[in-house]
Amino acid sequence: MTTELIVKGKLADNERLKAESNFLRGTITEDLKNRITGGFTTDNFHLIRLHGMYQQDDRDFRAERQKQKLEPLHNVMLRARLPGGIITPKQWLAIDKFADEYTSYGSIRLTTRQTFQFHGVLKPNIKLMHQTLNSIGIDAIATAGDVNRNVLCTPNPIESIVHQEAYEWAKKISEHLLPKTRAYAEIWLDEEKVETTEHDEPILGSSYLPRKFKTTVVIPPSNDIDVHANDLNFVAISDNGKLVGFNVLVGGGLAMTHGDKSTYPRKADDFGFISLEHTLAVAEAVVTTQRDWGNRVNRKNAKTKYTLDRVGIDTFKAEVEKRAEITFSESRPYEFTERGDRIGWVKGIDNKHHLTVFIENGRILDTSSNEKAGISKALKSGMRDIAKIHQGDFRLTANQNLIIAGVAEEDKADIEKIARESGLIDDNVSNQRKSSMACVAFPTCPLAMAEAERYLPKLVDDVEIILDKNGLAGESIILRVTGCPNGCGRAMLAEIGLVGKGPGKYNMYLGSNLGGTRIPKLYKENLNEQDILTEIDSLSARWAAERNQDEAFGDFAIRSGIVSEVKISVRDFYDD
Ligand code: SRM
Ligand code: SF4
Repeated sequence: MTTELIVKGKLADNERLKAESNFLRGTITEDLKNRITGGFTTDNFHLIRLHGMYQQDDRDFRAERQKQKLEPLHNVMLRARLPGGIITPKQWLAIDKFADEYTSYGSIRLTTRQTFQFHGVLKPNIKLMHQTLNSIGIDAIATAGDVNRNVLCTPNPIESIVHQEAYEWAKKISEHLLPKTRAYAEIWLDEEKVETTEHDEPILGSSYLPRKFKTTVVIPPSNDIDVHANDLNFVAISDNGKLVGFNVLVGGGLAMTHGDKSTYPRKADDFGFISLEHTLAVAEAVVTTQRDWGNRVNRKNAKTKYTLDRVGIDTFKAEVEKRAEITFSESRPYEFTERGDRIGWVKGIDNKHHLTVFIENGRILDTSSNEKAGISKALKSGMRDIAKIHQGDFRLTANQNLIIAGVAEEDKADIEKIARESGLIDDNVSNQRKSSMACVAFPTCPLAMAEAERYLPKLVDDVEIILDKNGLAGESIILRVTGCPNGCGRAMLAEIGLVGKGPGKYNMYLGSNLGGTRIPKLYKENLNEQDILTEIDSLSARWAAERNQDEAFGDFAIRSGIVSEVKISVRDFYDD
């Protein structure tokens, strides 16, 4: 390999700890026995991420505990691996029970990557958690850390034949790129210890990837999984209702750091079309190229998007072709026109019914975040009651919602009744609320600079009033809030994106489009909550008065020159 493709310098400390971890084992087992602290020590704090967990503490209580000279109340957040977001009713009942009995928040949190998280699991219960999941066929391998994460797949039950095929590919890609070390089975499931060698980890190697890596399988025209947030995307191309291959998009990602222009959101590049039999070879080649060429010196520039910009798209693509022993052919035509979930019932071509329910912020709990407004919902009980009778499956969406999929005609009325009584179906949810999304942020996320999940419900209440006042009742703007510039709520693909800057302060970005193929541009910095409403009021008033017929807000913001268009990610994203 030519040396200039590799960044030279002192390796980031994460590289040392991965390499020294004996294929992700570290001393996690010893640490688990240490009951003096509720947390994990030294390298294990980071290593548990590769087992799907993050050490956290509730930031609402941090100062109080510090005052009392107490250690933070350490616990873990677990993120499950659920390729394509499919979960069975039996699995649901088990995770529901675990959330009740062993998590301090009692919630099941659906994420923007089609899986669920438990928040607040104490150290003595961690092993039980993994064993409970294992007993229902779920694991948490590689849902965090420097590996390929949960593989997303458009959960579109209407196109059920293509969906089924695409889903099978999402599962296969997930399995193919998983770490092969048996560390997870040994530590959490008490399975026999077997030595792992470099030979056993042929794709990831003993130092795993330079940074997290994200993959999707998407079925146009829906871009519900937001391809441009991902390192590697397989865009399903079908012919006569049958999947024939994929267009491959590489190098998307949304995170940045305030004030550091070497970091930026970036759209994925089109590499071309491949037929189905090359899918795994191409997935592997993209991952191993990024493994070998990704920046292991500076983690801020380590993701695939930066590798592509550093070595050049053509060089990266040629290396993928060489490693996969293929030649990309010209991309087949497709278009992304939408991203939201179709809330409500739809009938699939399999004659089954599918009910998409809106879950605000993905938080499944018996009292909704609108408690202050006196509205309470029994979402968790409702889901449990449905799981007890449902014969199909559940599909988690990348918009933090959930589909009760595969309902027979004769079961529809019973499911609808429970869903209505528990608030899972709520006819009063506005289009604006359905188009809004926030990341977790406070109190559990250690990186949050501003509120997101706890801010969104009230923000949407106010935006609804503003839209109404400006003659836009029933219209909606893709509105997303993230508590920091890491961008977990994908604000950097929103028509209005709010990115946390400090307590109560946000930067406002404008101008993505409905298909999610344009990165928004910075409009104003350091806005407080009142400033945000004032801006949305004047912007939406202009939109109402000046827009072309059916023109979406993001398109209007660009056409009218409120912000300029980000065409080439880096150069247009920052003005100088
Ligand atoms: Fe994220 C870190 C939550 C999707 C970019 N993300 C975190 C952590 C684990 C904080 C930490 O490192 O300690 C957050 C835990 C909060 C909590 O208490 O639960 C967190 N991210 C989430 C979730 C739960 C947000 C949500 O509300 O649903 C999403 C879980 C996805 C999953 O199931 O795997 C989530 N994170 C995303 C996305 C969106 C996506 O992938 O579609 C992004 C932007 C896309 C991208 O990667 O560019 C995202 N999260 C990050 C980053 C920045 C990565 C980078 O490139 O620099 C971090 C911080 C890091 O990795 O250093 C981060
Ligand atoms: Fe936490 Fe920031 Fe991600 Fe929100 S965007 S969950 S605040 S890391």
